[in-house]
Order: sequence, then C-alpha cells, then structure tokens
Amino acid sequence: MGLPEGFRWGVATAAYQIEGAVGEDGRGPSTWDTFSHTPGRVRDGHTGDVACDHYHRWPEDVALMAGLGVDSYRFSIAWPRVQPAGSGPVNGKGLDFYDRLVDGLLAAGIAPAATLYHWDLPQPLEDAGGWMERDTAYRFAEFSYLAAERLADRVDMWITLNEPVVVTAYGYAFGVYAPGRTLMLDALPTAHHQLLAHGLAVHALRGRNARTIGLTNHYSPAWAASPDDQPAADAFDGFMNRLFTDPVLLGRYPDLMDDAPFVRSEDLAVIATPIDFLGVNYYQPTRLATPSEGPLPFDMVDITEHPTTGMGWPIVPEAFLSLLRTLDSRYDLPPLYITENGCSFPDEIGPDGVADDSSRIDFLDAHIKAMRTAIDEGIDIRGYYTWSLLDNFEWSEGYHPRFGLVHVDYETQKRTPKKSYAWYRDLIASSRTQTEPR
Ligand code: IFM
Repeated sequence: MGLPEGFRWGVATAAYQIEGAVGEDGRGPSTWDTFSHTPGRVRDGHTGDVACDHYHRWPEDVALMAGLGVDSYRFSIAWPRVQPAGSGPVNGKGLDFYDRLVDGLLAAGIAPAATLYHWDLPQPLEDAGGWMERDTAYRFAEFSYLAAERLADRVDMWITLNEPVVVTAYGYAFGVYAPGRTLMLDALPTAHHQLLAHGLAVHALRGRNARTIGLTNHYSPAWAASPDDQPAADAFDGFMNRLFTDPVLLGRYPDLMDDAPFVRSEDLAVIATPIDFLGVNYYQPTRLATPSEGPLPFDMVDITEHPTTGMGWPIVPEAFLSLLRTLDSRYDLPPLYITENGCSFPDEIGPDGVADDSSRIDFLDAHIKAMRTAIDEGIDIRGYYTWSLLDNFEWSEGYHPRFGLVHVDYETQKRTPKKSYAWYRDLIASSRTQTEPR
C-alpha cells in the first residue's frame, strides 16, 4: 500500500457497547443503563448489562487483536467505573480493570488508545442536569486527570470525547439516545459544555504528562437535494461538521452559536487549546432539503442511488474522500486519525461455520482506498481504526446490527472471526512490507 512509515492500523470499541459487568466491582449507573432499562427506548429491550462480556473476556479479545496484527486498539474508559458518582471518590477496582487491559495490550505489542467519554455519563451527573450544566465540564476534567494519573505512563493516545454531536443531537435534542431528552434547539448548551469539557481535559491530561491528545468527531458530508436546498445543506454542515471543529481548530463558533448566553468570553481560548491530532469518524453522507415544517433548518432525505449497509446507510467511499479534502481545505489541520469507519450487515455463521461478510470487505476496501488517495494528495493521516473489533450493542438498535470483524454469539459469548477478519489481517501484513518514509 506504500503508506507512510509509522502508519497505525487499529480496531475500535467503546465501554458500554462491549464490557457488560455493569454492577461489578463498584461501577455506578450511567445514563445508558437508565435509558436501556426504560421500556421502549432500545429495540427489543436490549441492554448493555452483559454485552460481549469483555470485562471478563478481555484476554481473549486482546488475543484476537494480536491475531489481526493491529498496531493499536481504541477502547473507552467508563467514567462510572472510575468515579461511580461522576465526582468525588475514585473506585480503585474500576481503574484496575483498565490497568490490566493496558498492560495486556502492551504485552501483545498493541498501543492503547483511550477515549475518555463515549456517552456513558454517570447517572448522578445527569440527575444534576448532565451536559446542560457547565459544572459537568469541570467534573469531566477531574475524571480525565484521574484516569491519566493511573494510565498516562502507558496509554499512547488519548481521545477526550467521542462524537459530541451525537450526544447533543440524539441524546438531548431528539431524545433517541440517552439521556432521552427532547430539547430540540434548546440542547445547544450541551454542545458548548462538551467542548469546554474537552478543552479543560486537554489541560488536565497535559498536567499528567499524557501523550498525544485529541478529539474525535463524527462527520457527514452535506448534500443539497437540489440547488434550492443549499441553505438547508449549509445549516446541517454547520451543525454536524463545524460546530465541534471550528471552535477547536479556529477558535470561533459557526453562526448558529451567535450570542449564546452560556458561552463565556474566556471559554473559546480553553476550547482551542492545541491538540495533537483530530479523530475522524466517517460512515455516510447526508442529503438535505428545505424543511416543510418544524424547528430545524433542514429535513433529511433518503439517498437512494447508492447501495446501503444493514443500517440503511448509503455506501459512498467518494464522500469519505471529499470529507477529507474539505477538512484539509477548511482548517490548518493537525495530523488526522480515522478513529472509526465500518459498516453493519446481518452477518450469520453459515452451516460451514464461516461468517461470509464479503460486503464488509468491499466496504472497507473502498474506504481504505479513498483514504489512501487522500494520503497521496498530501493529507496527513496517521492511522485507521475499523469500527469494530466485535459485534456489539449498537445503542438504540440493541444487538441487531453487527459491526464486527468478529461475530459474537450473545447466548454463548463465542467469538468467531468473520472473513473480513482474515482480510484485514492480510491487508495489515502486506502494508507493513511496503511503508514509505514520511
Ligand atoms: O457504534 C457507534 C459508535 O459508538 C460511535 N460511532 C458510530 C458507531 C456506529 O453507529
């Protein structure tokens, strides 16, 4: 593949989606425990109570990663395991788990990349207002400091927040994810408070000598349904692609935050504290039209001319390339890591014992080629993490979508590598023999 020297191949997961063991070793409840146990919130009443039982089976999962030959593993640290109340006393046993995992990864030659917030807010903080409250940002910085105090000597890369736009939109505006609030445009303070949390956490992490710190955003190229719908596409772009990036990389908000009373004058300098990399999560583009009614400045319209994944998401690798070009032209970028890219399909194990997920191989192949083009054009991309190592709890869709390179039988917890696992392993092995000096 001729990738730059030091390029990192990885796989990604998140705590609530795989760990299970929600009541063990002093872990406190998170908003996702509450949400998934509320009837009607998650498809078929699925919860993360057991998930992939990774909390107990992590050595087997690390062995699977070692078999893939990945350079790095992106996981998340569950705040409610480390600080069950979201503030105050530390739960040593919670930190011990990540200590064991990190040591296990290092012993296998895999660099740990830790996300500090992948949506599992301690419930007591939500009870006090959650991300609508400025105080949550300070609590997050404290938690970040505690995690780094224990792990910064061995964790190689830190991601403060994962996809804060999803928390604001799905969690607080539309209520389809935890905590299930339907504040619509009144949810905007949650955007600012998460960004402030990010900036404060960067300082806290640096204070504990953490290496390589960044933020991961979800991006979706905005396509106007017709030339007349361009204002709707621009409005979506401002919310989805710029709201959580402009303040970090440009030190200012896009127009939609103009005169927001919850933004204090000193906050933007904190939010724009330099980072070492930007994490990019890409899955699909979005088509927008002028809204017929409702409070939002856009309507989402189905994209029908492209094949889709099991989630119904259009498969458009060229939109991934255009996203990378747009980011490069819009900002003076730090190095990029593709911290998530992948797809779900209803993968089953056939009578021959094989999970033939050729569609996933095609998806990954096309997207990795798009990334490769971006690298050839000079965009500084340092790594690629597939979502996900394992089939796992896909939020409000429960266990129905399967995103893994490894099939999980949730009855037995048996892991079965799919065809894509062998394909990714071979890709990594062959790219190793062909690196080029940076
Ligand atoms: O499963 C999620 C992940 O938690 C965040 N990014 C998108 C993935 C697929 O929906």
